[in-house]
Amino acid sequence: MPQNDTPARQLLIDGKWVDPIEGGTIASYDPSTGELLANLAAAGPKDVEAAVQAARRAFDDGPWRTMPAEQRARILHRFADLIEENADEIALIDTQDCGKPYAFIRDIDLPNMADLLRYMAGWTTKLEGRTIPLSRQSPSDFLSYTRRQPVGVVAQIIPWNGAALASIWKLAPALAAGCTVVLKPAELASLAPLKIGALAMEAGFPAGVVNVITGSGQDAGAPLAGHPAVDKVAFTGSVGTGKSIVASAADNLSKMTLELGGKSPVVIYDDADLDKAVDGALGAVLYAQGEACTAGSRLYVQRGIFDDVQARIAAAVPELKIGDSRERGVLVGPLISDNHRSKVMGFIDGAVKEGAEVIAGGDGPHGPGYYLAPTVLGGVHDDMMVAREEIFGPVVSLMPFDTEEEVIRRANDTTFGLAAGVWTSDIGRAHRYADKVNAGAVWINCYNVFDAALPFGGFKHSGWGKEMGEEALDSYLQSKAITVAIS
Ligand code: TXE
Repeated sequence: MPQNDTPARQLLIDGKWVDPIEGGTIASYDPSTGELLANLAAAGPKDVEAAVQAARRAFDDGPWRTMPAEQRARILHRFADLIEENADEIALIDTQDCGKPYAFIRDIDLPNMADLLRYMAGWTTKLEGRTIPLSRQSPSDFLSYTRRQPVGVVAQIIPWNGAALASIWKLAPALAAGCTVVLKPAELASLAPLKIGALAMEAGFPAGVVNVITGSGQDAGAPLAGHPAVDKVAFTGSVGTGKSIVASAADNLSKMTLELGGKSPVVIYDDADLDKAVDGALGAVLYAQGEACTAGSRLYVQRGIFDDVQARIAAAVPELKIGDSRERGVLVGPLISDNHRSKVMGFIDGAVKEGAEVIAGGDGPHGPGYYLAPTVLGGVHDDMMVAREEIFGPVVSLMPFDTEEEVIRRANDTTFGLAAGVWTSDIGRAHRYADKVNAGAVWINCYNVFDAALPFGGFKHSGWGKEMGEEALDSYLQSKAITVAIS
């Protein structure tokens, strides 16, 4: 188990575990305790080259994309079975590595991962094209049809928040489509993706179809994203890194999907069921201690119920259990690193300097481990940094509003567009909000409900393309139009 053992880990390239060519390690810590968890292999450009070439060979010459669809489905189903059989261990590894509470990973992420692999396995036998009659030709003379084929070698670069889930969100549609993959996890949380790589081998993917290389963004991520033999890059992470990846892949015109940050608005109207709305709004921002791209960090409350909601939230927040992410019952785990904790504290201090008031939380509890109490801010204005930038921590800004028109305008006053929530008992108002809010996911009287069949992905600076659902699969396929003269 990782807690007692800190080996130099290896890279999974071409079906084998190998040491990095130039050596070097990256230390990975348990954010709940600050203790060293593992020394990861630090891949460099030569390892990236080896992994991309393995994926290239597996795509161009290997049996993967030419394999009958039913066989590809079988391997994906076997992968799903192995994920389920190893769910406790994967959840433990991931919680220690990224600090997301164990129960969220074990009870929410792991079932979704197995579902998604099975959902995508089902698609392998349904990647159908169409026959298309030509406008100016007789159907007796020409037959035109489309085939849907995999885009090729895919570089998948994922972040540290929920690394197990992120791995499968990326791998499942790519593999179902028949692509081959080089997966690069974040240096802060690579252990679950390595375990998932080992399970992929056990499931029977041919050598080179799934490669996992650990390393830094600069030495492994950047050369991977810009590699000319990569046909598509799929990235989840910060907006800044997303932009640099787009720039580095531009020379190759690689296809690209991006899942970037968010600044999601949550609205509570005065006709909402307040018990549910307050619980739901707290869950929306505090899920995984706010280290979630969907974090509902802007909470708009209608003026008539504002004081009541503020009092309820101020009373509820100190009751939430903060602690070691392995403990069941812990709702708020540690932040990923000391650096990140300082960054989040910087948002709180900055808001206070700009005139906001801390209603609950603030600094502490102090380490070991990188904890931060859930923090509720009042007196926040839309133009403050805390209301505009992604915080990626347990911090929510409470803001009053008066009218429907006003709150929709303010909800949309952001460069992001990932998710949005609303609590109301007026069904028309709920659907008007869902219609007008610029976000890829809208939750009405609920939040963070994900499903293997539902596409998830953002508008505006929150990204390009979708995870999960049929749309995710589409982004790993390209259609070819074939015309035959038959007369
Ligand atoms: O992300 P990065 P960081 C946001 C969140 C967080 C901030 C910074 O606000 O506080 O980003 O997190 C790899 N070329 N999100 O610095 O840098 C890197 O190794 C290629 C939101 O950890 O984007 C890692 O594997 N790859 C988000 C991955 O990119 C590069 C989740 C993400 O790291 C690279 C995470 C480069 N030049 C952070 N530089 C969400 N949408 O959920 C880094 N990487």
